[in-house]
Amino acid sequence: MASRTVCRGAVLGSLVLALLAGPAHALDRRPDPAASTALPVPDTAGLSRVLRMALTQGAPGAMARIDDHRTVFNDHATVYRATEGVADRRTADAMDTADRFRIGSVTKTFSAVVLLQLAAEGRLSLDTSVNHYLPGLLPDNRITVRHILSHRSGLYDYANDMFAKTVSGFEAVRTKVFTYRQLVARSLQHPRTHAPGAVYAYSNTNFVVAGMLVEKLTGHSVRTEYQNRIIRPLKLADTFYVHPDTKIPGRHAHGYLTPDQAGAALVDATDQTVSWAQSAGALISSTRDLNTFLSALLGGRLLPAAQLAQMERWIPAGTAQAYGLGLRRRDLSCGVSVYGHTGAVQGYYTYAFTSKDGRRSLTALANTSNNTNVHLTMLRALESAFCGKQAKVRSAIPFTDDMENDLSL
Ligand code: HEL
Repeated sequence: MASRTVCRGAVLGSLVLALLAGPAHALDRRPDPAASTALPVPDTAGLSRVLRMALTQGAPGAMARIDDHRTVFNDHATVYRATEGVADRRTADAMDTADRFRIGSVTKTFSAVVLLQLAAEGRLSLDTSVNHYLPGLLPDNRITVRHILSHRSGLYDYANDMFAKTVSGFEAVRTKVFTYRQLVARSLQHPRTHAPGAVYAYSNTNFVVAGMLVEKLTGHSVRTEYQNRIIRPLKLADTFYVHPDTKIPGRHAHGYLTPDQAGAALVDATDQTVSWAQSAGALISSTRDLNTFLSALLGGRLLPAAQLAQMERWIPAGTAQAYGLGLRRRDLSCGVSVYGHTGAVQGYYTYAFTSKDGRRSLTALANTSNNTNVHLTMLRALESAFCGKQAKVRSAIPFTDDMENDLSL
């Protein structure tokens, strides 16, 4: 049964308190209230229209949550929630913003934060060769950590081959467990796409290498480092790295992969190891936790100012888009830029972005993937959340995007 809700309410200040308490690098960069005062009020009716449109285009369900610290009353942030459709087609359970889901490449921002914290601690230099830390891993000593985190290494994206056939490609890896080295080896079966540093070319291989760096430098799994450096300090109760387990813990939205053949039945892709992605895409989270994470990051409470500035050194990455270090910037129609990441893992499209000061965050999810129409529609949730009624994008958005570029969707 389909359901639709839009709630505008106040939530207790646990999020605010978590941000104020902050982890080790806390409180060196307070948000500038003036920066978000300029943001238009979110268009919640427009947001619901976006979600309903995604359903007409084939998504079983869609949801969004905005946490707006611009309007804080007695430690209460304003929270907007919108849901449409179902989280589970079998039970017809309605989508709920408390549902957990697979966040795909939003994981890359978590991996980048861990590496930038290590840089802040003097344990990693961004402009040092990856092979210095992982001798012999890559065929070119000129590939640096910065090239990896900004998708400028030239390492081919092994996912292009893996998922050339959408459903059979997915089923072939659904329960597989890869080592990082096996994934890098798949990439290296292909020539590099360009010389190190030359251009931006999105590749999952980069963030597999990022995971290897985390594990080599800390001596711990990425799971432990996500936990100790991000999940626990920010009290992210819905965020998990369960690889190689296949289940999403607790209440969650099912994810439905769209086959390439028009009219073919959706494939429930919820259970999988996500071993093909690991540190490039295997985290599970929720709308609340991703909003907390990005608010903390852009609010300066996860990284010292110097490392956040490195993360925000932008390289053009398509129309009205740029890429930093594990961080996307999208330039919206009203002149506002937002910061975060998108994710496309089988069955789930995720959009997690925040304002420059981290004081307004949006996370949106459609529980389908391999559906370009749904993707283009869901991107408009950003316009509703950050441009409000000033959004100038009313129909299809003419832009180039990694989704089209890399996956030929
Ligand atoms: S792709 C992206 C997105 N990123 C990259 C990563 C992620 N996800 C993948 O690499 C998954 C590829 C297969 C996805 C699958 C589907 O739609 O479920 N598509 C096919 O199999 C097509 N044949 C750049 C879009 C990102 O936004 O960063 O997440």
